[in-house]
Amino acid sequence: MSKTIIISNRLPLQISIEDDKLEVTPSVGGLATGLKSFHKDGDSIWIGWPGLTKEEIPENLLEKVQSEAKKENCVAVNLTSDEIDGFYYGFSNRTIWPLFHYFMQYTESEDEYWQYYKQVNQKYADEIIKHYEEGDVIWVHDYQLLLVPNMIREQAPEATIGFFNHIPFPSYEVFRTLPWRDEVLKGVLGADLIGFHTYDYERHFLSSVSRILRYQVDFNEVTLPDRIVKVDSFPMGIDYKKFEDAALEHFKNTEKEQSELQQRLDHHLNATPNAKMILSIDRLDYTKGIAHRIRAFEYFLDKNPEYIEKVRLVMLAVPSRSNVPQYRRLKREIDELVGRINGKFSTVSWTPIWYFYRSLPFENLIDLYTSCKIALLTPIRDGMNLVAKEYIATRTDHTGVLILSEMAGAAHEMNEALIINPNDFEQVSAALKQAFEMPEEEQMERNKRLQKRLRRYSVEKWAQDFMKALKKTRENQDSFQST
Ligand code: GDG
Repeated sequence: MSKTIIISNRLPLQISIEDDKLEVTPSVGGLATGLKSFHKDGDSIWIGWPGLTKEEIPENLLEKVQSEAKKENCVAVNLTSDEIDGFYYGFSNRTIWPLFHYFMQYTESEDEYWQYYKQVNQKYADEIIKHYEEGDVIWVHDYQLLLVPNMIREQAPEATIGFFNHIPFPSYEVFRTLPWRDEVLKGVLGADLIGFHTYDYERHFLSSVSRILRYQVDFNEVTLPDRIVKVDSFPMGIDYKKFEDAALEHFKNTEKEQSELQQRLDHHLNATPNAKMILSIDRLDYTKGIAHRIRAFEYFLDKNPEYIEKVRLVMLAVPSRSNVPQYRRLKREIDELVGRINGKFSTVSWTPIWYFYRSLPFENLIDLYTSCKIALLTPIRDGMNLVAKEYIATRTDHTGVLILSEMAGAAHEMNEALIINPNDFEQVSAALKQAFEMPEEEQMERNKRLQKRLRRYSVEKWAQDFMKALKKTRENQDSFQST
């Protein structure tokens, strides 16, 4: 029977070793949380890196890592620490990530990183080929594996291959600066279907294909000598029911069953019944506009001193890529900013910012989503931003206000949110004020519309749509080849 082979840089599970024992925890991040439900329900295997380098796994535990992964229908790819440095921290996160998010000043063009990127992409492709059987559908994910589709095509020319990019694709003027632009485009074009979150990213990609490679592009199809490649947008949804159910369950819990975090949140809410909490959740990443958000919050408090002691920014920043210098610098900047602003505005009974720098368990995430009446998400660039969608899904009484950056892919589908430009502090501050003053009926009206849409375009639907389109593209392809 044919199966789907999912392939991404990281597996949805993370393996670590404590006192010679393996620990398995779920991975945090948009791709993993989103695709997990598709993987769980379907007949698929998932190939990726489990989070430990070859050097970190003692010889006697190597087999155990594979068998732990196998329990979840996963296959662990073995990578050395040099490969992780060059491929992941190097080319993926110092070249592609900043460039694709328009941070050209952070983009490094090191040939050594590129060599590792090619080597590791080949490793992933070879691992797929080991598990591939005729009739299988291969679904490659994200910017770390841009060369994989063509590497598979070279070894299995008849394979059905889909590729989905979870981050933005930049405009031609930005992409053209990449020294390896031709190879990268040709790598992705090994797929039959290439998907992006938004129409804009799709157009940017097609424009680069036509202007850099000079391939024929008709509407959303690229004609290669032997194949036609289709490019389309598939805005990724969330596992709506999982978040809705978790929120409903949360409200059923008695006081005794509440988490410590929830008790603290409740304590704050009870002490200041008119106070509101503003939530933000992101990986600590310069693309997420965390520093902008804090400065805009400062601007808001400066302009609206009547909100002092009545509002609190609850900020969860999940540690990420701390081996890359920009991330370490950002961490310092955020620490300083939070310290300065808390120092500037705090009173004996109140601090304006609660800042958590850690990853929290899912239940705590739900505590935060359900306790905060406002969510403030201000990315400078973001492929989609699933947190915006998750927040709305957990608002089961339909109240709450989402303030969302227009630079997030999600903003295209979430017009009922208060859409802001994160660089415009005046606008962010005005949106905060509007959120505080918005009548509940209006909140409910906006959220009901959002919820209806998010429920319909869930992650299951997203995956189904992509798979359906991939199969259709393949059928058209086969008839193109036989004419
Ligand atoms: C990339 C693109 C695109 C966060 N903190 C914790 C936690 N999370 C979960 C959230 C959410 C996910 O991580 C974050 O997803 P995002 O979409 O917001 O952001 P990225 O990680 O940057 O994802 C992004 C996405 O891929 C999908 O295509 O939307 O644009 O950059 O699901 O709930 N989960 C837990 N603890 C935490 O502390 N358990």
